[in-house]
Amino acid sequence: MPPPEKIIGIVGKTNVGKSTLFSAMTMVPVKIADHPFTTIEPNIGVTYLRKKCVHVELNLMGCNPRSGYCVKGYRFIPVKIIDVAGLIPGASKGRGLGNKFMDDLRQADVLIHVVDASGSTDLEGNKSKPGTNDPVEEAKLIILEINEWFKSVVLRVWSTKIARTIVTAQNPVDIIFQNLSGLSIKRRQVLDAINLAGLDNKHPKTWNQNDIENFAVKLREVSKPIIIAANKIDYPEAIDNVKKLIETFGEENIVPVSALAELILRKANQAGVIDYLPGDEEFRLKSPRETLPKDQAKVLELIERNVFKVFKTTGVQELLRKTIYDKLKLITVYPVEDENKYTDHYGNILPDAYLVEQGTTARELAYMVHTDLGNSFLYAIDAKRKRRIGESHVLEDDDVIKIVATKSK
Ligand SMILES: Nc1nc2c(ncn2[C@@H]2O[C@H](COP(=O)(O)OP(=O)(O)OP(=O)(O)O)[C@@H](O)[C@H]2O)c(=O)[nH]1
Ligand SMILES: [Mg+2]
Repeated sequence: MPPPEKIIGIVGKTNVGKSTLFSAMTMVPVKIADHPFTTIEPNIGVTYLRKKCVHVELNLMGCNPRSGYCVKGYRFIPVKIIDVAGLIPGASKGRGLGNKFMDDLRQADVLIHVVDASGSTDLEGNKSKPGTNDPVEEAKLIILEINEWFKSVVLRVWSTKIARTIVTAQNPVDIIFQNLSGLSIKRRQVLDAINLAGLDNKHPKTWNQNDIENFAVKLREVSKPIIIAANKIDYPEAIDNVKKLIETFGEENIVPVSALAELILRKANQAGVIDYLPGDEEFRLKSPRETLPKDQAKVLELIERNVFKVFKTTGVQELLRKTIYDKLKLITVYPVEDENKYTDHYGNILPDAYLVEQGTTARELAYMVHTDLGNSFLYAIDAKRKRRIGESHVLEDDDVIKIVATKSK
């Protein structure tokens, strides 16, 4: 079985640009509008993480990805992403669309929290002048709502399922873990959350509501970490707000982005107007500026001046990179069948780029390629360094690995 698929959820206040970001990341056309509660049903799509392809380092002419694609030496690796309806403060008490729709995100492994860094929408998502609202306050209030949603799910499962069985349970952690499996959590994360909530020495059957809620919030933090996309950096008013967001939440938790700029550039690239690859630090006009419609020339100029000159990129690939490498703590490995040609048995060069968890061993990778390879694993070959590695060898980012087993695929 290939590595378990990771899912990114997009959350945030209504009307901040969640669907614009989703569309810019997936090129799926979705409803985008400048008023609250445009999205009702979730949008599901695939986005691609850009990464220098290992074929460049290996001096190969190119590669043949089975999924995703490779352009100009950059490998684009697929990741699933979901955009949902928007929240407003008080959603957990039923305000706005409430928070029940958040259940669409139970499967998410990480959350991208889109915040209006330009301060051009109020807490209810209504449009106002840029710079008139505080994104730090917005972010704090929305995180509270996300935690309230998670608490309500855990409390619901606790009262309907866990409470009864835990009284006589041999191993209460397993009971909690099994009953909350719909939240896409790991057993390890249940243990971490218990520890972080300071509940190690208190048997779960004696937990009161407060304990369960504390545990739920910690479980949210470890199982669905949040990265903040400080959106709309194309407004000059966003510059100071980005600084404030970084001061409050830390650099590691904030990525300045302009979802709209990314969407416009990708569409212009598709239309043949510019050359632009997601993650690029510039775009190139394909024909002289004077030949473009006036409005388009103006928009591109504004993106150049307000986004690229100030922030270097639109931030969307940086957001994905931080989400996948720093929050999900994944690395990329390339399984191959021929360690000299770096191919599968059809001769496809570097056909797969797996996103796997840090700490994955050679044998665990073998299981991901095929159960038979895992079961009959003998050893593996680090194809870049041409050396044998054992089953418990921990893989590194960009490793190219051949599995040797008694039963080949
Ligand atoms: N200037 C600017 N506007 C943006 C950006 N991203 C989104 N917008 C605008 O913000 C408005 C709302 O965008 P949506 O993507 O529909 O927002 P949403 O968060 O999905 O909204 P709901 O689904 O209603 O909760 C639209 O007018 C977008 O064009 C951005 O990066 N810069
Ligand atoms: Mg939307």
